[in-house]
Amino acid sequence: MNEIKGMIEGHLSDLGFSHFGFSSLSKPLSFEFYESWIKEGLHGDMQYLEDHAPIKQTPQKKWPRAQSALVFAIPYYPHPESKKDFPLKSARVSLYAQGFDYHFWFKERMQKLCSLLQTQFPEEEFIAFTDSSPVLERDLAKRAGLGWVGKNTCLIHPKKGSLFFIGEIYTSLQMETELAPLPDFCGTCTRCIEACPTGALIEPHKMDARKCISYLTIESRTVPPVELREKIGDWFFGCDICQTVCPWNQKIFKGQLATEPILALNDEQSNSLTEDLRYILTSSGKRLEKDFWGTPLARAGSFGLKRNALVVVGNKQISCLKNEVESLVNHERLGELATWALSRLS
Ligand code: B12
Ligand code: SF4
Ligand code: SF4
Repeated sequence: MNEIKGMIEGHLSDLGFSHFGFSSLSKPLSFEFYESWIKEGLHGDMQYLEDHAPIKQTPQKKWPRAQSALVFAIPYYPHPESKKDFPLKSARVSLYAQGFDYHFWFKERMQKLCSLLQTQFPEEEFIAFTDSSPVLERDLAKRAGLGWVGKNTCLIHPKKGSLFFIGEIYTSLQMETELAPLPDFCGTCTRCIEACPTGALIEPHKMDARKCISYLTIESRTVPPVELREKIGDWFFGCDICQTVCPWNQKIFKGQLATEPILALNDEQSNSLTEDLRYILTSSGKRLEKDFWGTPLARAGSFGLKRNALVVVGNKQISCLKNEVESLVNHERLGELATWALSRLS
């Protein structure tokens, strides 16, 4: 084990990992909570969360040889894989999405490590994942000592905050868990719960994903319910508020990030936001696909990006985009939302 630890430590900084830990692959500590969360329907249309439950409970159902996980964190502020020709200048995009999609580059970095480990241990198995596989990552990372689960549901490290991605390498090697799970350092703080614009944090540590702006602007394949539209404010893709208000992130971004539900913009910024939204509303699906290729925004597709733009146009009351909004009034899936946005412009 010391051999592996030493080897990983030797590569931590060149691979951009901020911290790592180990955990055995037994049933997740919070699995009962996960099951009841799904039963309550708080996952909305994310059917895969329900489908993945049996494998999350017993990873060996899918990976029979898996015994342990090496768990890694990579900070996304500042973004480690920025995209020079990112197509948007002023639309409010959550920090994790302001660059290339971590699903590709984080996995690639772990795969480099897998190759090194495979050479050292040719009989053993190493498989890298991040996000999209049936792994209960926050639970696993908590068990590996990477942080505690805050009231905003994010994994937080006392020195590194919560603005980091989680990835893991499953292995057939038997690894002792190195660190005890960190205690909950939220204390009496409730800043995230109070600041959430949509009330998605329904209890400490518990989210109604159907209300989360991140779900409504990224994962959802429909238009947001009328009662939540205004609360989305100017968020075009994702949301960071419950993390930017968190005291444990203050030393990470040093007051450089806004925490308001809707930003006050000067003339130049307003014009630039208008141009971003005009471009989204008038571009073809092919053009958007090409421009956003390799970024997390590609996941929303043309429908999702135009949907998000309509909400921001309505909330910011950008009247000079009236014609662009009108052109979507007869759209099969966006027509009702376009009519809503239009009603806010007059
Ligand atoms: C579905 C999903 C979402 C959904 C639902 C989020 C949610 N809070 O449940 C939506 C689309 C809303 C979302 C949003 C975001 N996501 Co997301 N998401 C996921 C995904 C794919 C599954 C999460 C899940 O199963 N949720 C269901 C809930 C019930 O489970 P959970 O949050 O994992 O929490 C478990 C839960 C059940 O097991 O119980 C736990 N637990 C542990 N200790 C304790 C203690 C107590 C007292 C309690 C009650 C519970 C508890 C444990 O933490 C994971 C990747 C993965 N494969 O795990 C990424 C992941 C959680 N997301 C991530 C990120 C970065 C985000 C965003 C920041 C993106 C953005 N800026 O828009 C936001 C953050 C919003 C937020 N406050 O959580 C990171 C989180 C990194 C971190 N430091 O925590 C992950 C791990 C992806 C990754 N590989 O980096 N996400
Ligand atoms: S990401 Fe935004 S909407 Fe979602 S829980 Fe956090 S503050 Fe609320
Ligand atoms: S804002 Fe406060 S309550 Fe919320 S996660 Fe951070 S420390 Fe915990």
